[in-house]
Amino acid sequence: MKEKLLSLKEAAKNAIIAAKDEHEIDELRVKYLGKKGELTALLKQMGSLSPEERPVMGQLVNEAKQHIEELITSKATEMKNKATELKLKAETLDITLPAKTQSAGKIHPLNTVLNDMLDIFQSMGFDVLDGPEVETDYYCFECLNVPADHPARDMQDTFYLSKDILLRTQTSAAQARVMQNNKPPIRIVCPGRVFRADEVDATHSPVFHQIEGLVVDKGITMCDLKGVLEQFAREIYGKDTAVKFRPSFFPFTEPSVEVDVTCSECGGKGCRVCKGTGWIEILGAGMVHPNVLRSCGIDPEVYQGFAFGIGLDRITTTRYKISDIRLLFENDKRFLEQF
Ligand code: 2NL
Repeated sequence: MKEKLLSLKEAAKNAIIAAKDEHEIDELRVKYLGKKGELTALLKQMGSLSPEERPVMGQLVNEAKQHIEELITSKATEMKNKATELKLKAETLDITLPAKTQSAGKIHPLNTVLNDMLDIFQSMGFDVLDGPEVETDYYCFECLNVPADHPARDMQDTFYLSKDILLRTQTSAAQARVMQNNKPPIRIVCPGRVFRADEVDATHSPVFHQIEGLVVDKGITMCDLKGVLEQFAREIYGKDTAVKFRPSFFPFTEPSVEVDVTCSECGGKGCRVCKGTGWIEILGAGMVHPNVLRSCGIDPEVYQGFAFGIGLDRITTTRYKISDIRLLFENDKRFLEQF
């Protein structure tokens, strides 16, 4: 039995040394130390020994068991360390590789300027709202006192979807709806896309952006118009900006004005941007025409109003010195990333 034990010990030792992976080690653990393993089988044979031999043999078997356990444990640890080492070697980082770039979204320059403008008007108590881009001839022209023979109504200038349905040429259509559905006081700005059948070039696009404003209340005068628009111009262009009101004409306002500010490029001296005049036109405005108020169900004997229309695209191109309006619509990442 002693010889059996010795040869078992030797065989186990050789097998453990020869084991190639953790799975084989597990199998050896079961084979030698398990409940149905070879050492347990030897212990079961102890019954056939004499009472004197038994404790001696018992001790030898226990020693063998401990020895094999130690061998297995140290072999397993050695294998685990080797595996970790291999894994680490395989995972080494090449820190000279260029990093993958992550491009974050940016706010479109039109939206930056729009947000600035809305902040200014909201601080003066205006509400912001929008209407449909597909409008009726009635809201876009008829109730805004635009006569049937006005060039704006021409097929050449307006995108008609049918005889009476069109793409709005100005956001006033949305404001006319507000006047029809609400009692004064009204104090709103309507930003949005507008459409005109223009030939495309550096300064013209068939789709562009407008912010229109409208105030209707008792006792509104040209002074209110001047005050609000001067405040707006100084907030958007700086407090030293000079503001000039020039007489003009729009069918929906009477009297009508166009508003110029000192050229932000040359400070008024005259340059390429302002074509030597020292001024830049930023908006058109006027007192709401009595015919418009009447069309929208408001009595012009009781209420007066002023309105204005600002082209967002031109204010954006002059602020950022963008040479071509088409850049605002192409969504070229190389362009947009600069803002
Ligand atoms: C321009 C001129 C303007 C208006 C828009 C308006 C709206 C209503 C009633 C009366 Cl509901 N007027 N809007 C008034 C004057 C000028 O826009 O050159 N915009 C870029």
